[in-house]
Amino acid sequence: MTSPDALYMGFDLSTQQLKGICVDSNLKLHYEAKVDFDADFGEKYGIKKGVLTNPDEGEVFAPPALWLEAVNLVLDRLKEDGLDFSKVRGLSGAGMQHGTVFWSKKAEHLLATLDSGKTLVEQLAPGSKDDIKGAFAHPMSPNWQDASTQKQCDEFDAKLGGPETLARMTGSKAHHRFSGPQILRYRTKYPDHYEQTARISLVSSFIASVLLGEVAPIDISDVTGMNLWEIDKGAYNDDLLELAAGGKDKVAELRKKLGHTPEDGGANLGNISKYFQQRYGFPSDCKVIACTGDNPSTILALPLRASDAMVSLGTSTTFLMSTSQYKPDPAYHFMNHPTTPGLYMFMLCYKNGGLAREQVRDEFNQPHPESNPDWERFNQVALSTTELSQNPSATENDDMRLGLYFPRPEIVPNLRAGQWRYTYNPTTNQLREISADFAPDDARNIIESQMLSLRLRSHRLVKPERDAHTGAQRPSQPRRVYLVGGGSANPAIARICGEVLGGVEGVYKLDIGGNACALGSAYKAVWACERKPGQTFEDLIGGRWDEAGFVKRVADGYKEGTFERYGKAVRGFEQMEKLVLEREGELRGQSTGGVVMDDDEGGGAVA
Ligand code: XUL
Repeated sequence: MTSPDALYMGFDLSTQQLKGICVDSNLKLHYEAKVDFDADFGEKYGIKKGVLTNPDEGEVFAPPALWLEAVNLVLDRLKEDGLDFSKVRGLSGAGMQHGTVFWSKKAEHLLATLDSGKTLVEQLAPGSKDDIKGAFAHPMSPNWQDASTQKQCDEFDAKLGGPETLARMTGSKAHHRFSGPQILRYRTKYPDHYEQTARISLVSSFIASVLLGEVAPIDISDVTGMNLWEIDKGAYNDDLLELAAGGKDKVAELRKKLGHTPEDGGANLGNISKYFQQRYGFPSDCKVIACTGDNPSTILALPLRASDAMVSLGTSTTFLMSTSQYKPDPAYHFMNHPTTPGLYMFMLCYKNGGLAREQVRDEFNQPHPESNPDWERFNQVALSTTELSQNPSATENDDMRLGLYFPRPEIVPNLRAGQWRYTYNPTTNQLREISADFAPDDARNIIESQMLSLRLRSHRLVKPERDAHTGAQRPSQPRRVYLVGGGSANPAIARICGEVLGGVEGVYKLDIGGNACALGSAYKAVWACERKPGQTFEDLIGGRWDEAGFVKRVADGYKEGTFERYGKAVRGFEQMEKLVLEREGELRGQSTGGVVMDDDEGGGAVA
C-alpha cells in the first residue's frame, strides 16, 4: 500500500557533489538539489574536483568538514525549493565507495548534542582543517582515487595466500582504494591519530551518522568494499583485521572501531536527530535507513533483473549487475547486494571513461577544443566508421583496429597511463602494433574498446537469452543494458554499446530525472519504510515501477552478425591487453597516483 502524502529522501555524497532528492511513495520525483563542492566551497577548502592531492605519495583525499557544510547547504536549497520536510517519513543515502572517515573520541557526544541554531561544521569540525579536536581524529578522508597503498595491497594479497584467495573470500583482490589497505596505511603513517580514532565510518555510514546523531553502522553491501569482510561468513576476517590492526592483540580494538554491521540493507537505524527536526522541520519519527555505497545504490534505481546490466558512463565507467551467482575473480568485484540476501552485485570499475572519450572528441574540435566541446563530429565519425575499422569490401576476417585509451592510470587492468593501438587478425590470431597517434577512427574504436573490455570481463555472468518477439535463442548476453550517467545521453555511445554488448531487449536509459544513485537511495527508503514482512526490494519497487514513464529505449541491442564479429574482437582484445601488460611488466602495479578525475561530460557525474 502506498502512502499518499509521504515523501522519502535520497542523498548521494560523491566526489564532486552532494545531491539530495525527494520522491513519493509511487517513486515519482518531486524535488532535487545539489551542492557542487568546487563551485560552492572550492576556495575555502582549496579543493579541485572535490579533492586535495599529494602526488608525491599518490594520495587523494578530501576533508569531511566540507561534506558537513554541504549537508546544511543542500537542505537549505531544498527548503528554498519548497520542500516541506514534515512530510518526509524516511530517508537513506549513498556515499562514494571505499572512503574512510576517522571519528574522534568526542564524536558521539558532539553528534548527539548538536545545537540546531548553528551549522554542522562549526560544531563538529571547528577551527582549521588541521584541527583534530572536533569530531574527527584525522581531518581528511582518503578518496577512492587514492593510489598510495601499493605496499599495503601487496600485504593484503599475500595475507591469505594470494589475490585469488582474497578475491574468493572478500569479493575483490586488494585495491589501492579499499578501506583495509587504507586503514593499514593510516595506522602506520599517523599512529597518534589512529589511537585517537574511536570509530571508523565509510562515506556512506558517515552521512547516516550525521543524520542520525550517532555513529551509524557500516552497511552490509558497502562493507564488502573494504577487503576486510568475508562474504561467505558474513563477518570480518580475523587475519585481515590482524593485518590492518597490527597484531592479534589489536584485532578487538579495530573491531570496536568498525562496529557491528546489520544484515538487513533496509535496517532502520533510528529516527533523524533532533538537530534536523528542529532546524528543518523533519518529523520526530522520520526514519534513517542504512546508507550504502554509490554503486550499490545505483542498481536500486530500477528493479534490475538477474540478466540485466547497468553501465554508468561518467568520469569513470562502472558496469553493474545483480546476480545470484558468486563467481569471484581478481579481475573484478563481487559485493553483497544492498537489499536482497542471496543476491550479489557484480562490478567493474574503470578510472578511464568520460575523460578518455573527451580527449578523442577534442581532436575533432582542434585548434580550440575548449571553445567547442561538442560531440557532433565525434558522433558522426563514430557512426560512419565501419565496425572495428574493418575494410568494408573485405571479409569479416579482415584486420580489426583495437586500442587501449588510458589518459589516466587504469584499474582494469592495473596499467600505467598510456595509449596503445594494434591491428588484430581474427583468422591468423596475429596482433601487430601500430601508431598510437590520433586517427579519426578513434571515435568509434574508443567506444568499442571500452565496451569490449566490459564484454570480456562480464561474459561469465550472462547466459543465452531468448528473443521475446521471434522466440529465437540468442548467444550469451545481457537481457537489457541500462545506461546511466552523463555519457548515457550520447546516441553514438548507446548504439555502439548495444552492438558490442548485445542486449536481447535493447539498450535503455533512465528517463526519470534526478540521478540514478540518489534515486536508488530514495527507493531504498520507500522500500524499507513501506515493505510488508519479508517483501523484497525487487517485489515492492517492481510493483510500483512505471516502465513507460521511467525508462526509454535508446538503441537496439543484439544484432546478428555484428555481435558475433565483436565476439572475435573480444579474443583479440584480451590478447592485446596481455601483451601490453607483459611489455609493461616492470611498471605494473606501481603507484602512479595523485590521480584526479576531470569533469563528467554533460553532468550526471557518477562520482
Ligand atoms: C567503485 C569506485 C568508484 C567510487 C566512486 O569501486 O571506486 O565507483 O564508488 O564512484
